[in-house]
Amino acid sequence: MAIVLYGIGASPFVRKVRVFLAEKGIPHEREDVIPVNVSPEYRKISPLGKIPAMRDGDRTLCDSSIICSYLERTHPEPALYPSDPYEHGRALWFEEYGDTALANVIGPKVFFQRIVAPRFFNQQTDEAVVQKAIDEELPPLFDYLESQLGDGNAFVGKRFSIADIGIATHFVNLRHAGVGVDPKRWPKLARFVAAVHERPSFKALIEEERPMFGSNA
Ligand SMILES: N[C@@H](CCC(=O)N[C@@H](CS)C(=O)NCC(=O)O)C(=O)O
Repeated sequence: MAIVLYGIGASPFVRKVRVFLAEKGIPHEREDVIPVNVSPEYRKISPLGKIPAMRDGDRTLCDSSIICSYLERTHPEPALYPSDPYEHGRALWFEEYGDTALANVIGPKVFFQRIVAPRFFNQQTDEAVVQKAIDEELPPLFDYLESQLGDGNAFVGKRFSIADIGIATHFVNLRHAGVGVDPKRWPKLARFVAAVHERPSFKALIEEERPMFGSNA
């Protein structure tokens, strides 16, 4: 029985798992769940009512980080977590940085304001909120990420890992909202985002999402 992933494409957390599944070539199905007033049935799988959640036969799990960690053990190849203990810890840190620091600004202050509010809630974008995020809140986060990249396009070691998926997924939401990374100010980060979004796993999802969530800018 195929793995079922619950959630919608616009969520960076759902996308993280979808990219992870694609990179490993794991067959799966997806069922749309919008995380507003979720059913009691869904809450049994995801007690906080959030997306994503996953069913693998009679087993269920929620939370993108936990689902990816489970899938790494059920489908070890290709490895998407570093084997070295310190590098493993560093990879989890970057995933966490994406899921908290980046998500807390990009989600509500840029993607929600520019895409979700006007298109799905019939609310006007508060451009002041968006501009403050772009001018003041994102730059220190980008400065940190820039300082952590070397010559290659991997945050940890030389191989693509959960660290890169966990960071790059949030930049898809930024991209949909018409906001890029200035290559003059953050050359390594801009190069990283461009390279990772070109991977077939990311590229296919970006194309799929663009008609519904992409900016017209
Ligand atoms: N730590 C969770 C975060 C998931 C999350 O916040 N998902 C959002 C959608 S992007 C959600 O379901 N929000 C609804 C809510 O918080 O009630 C994960 O990694 O899966």
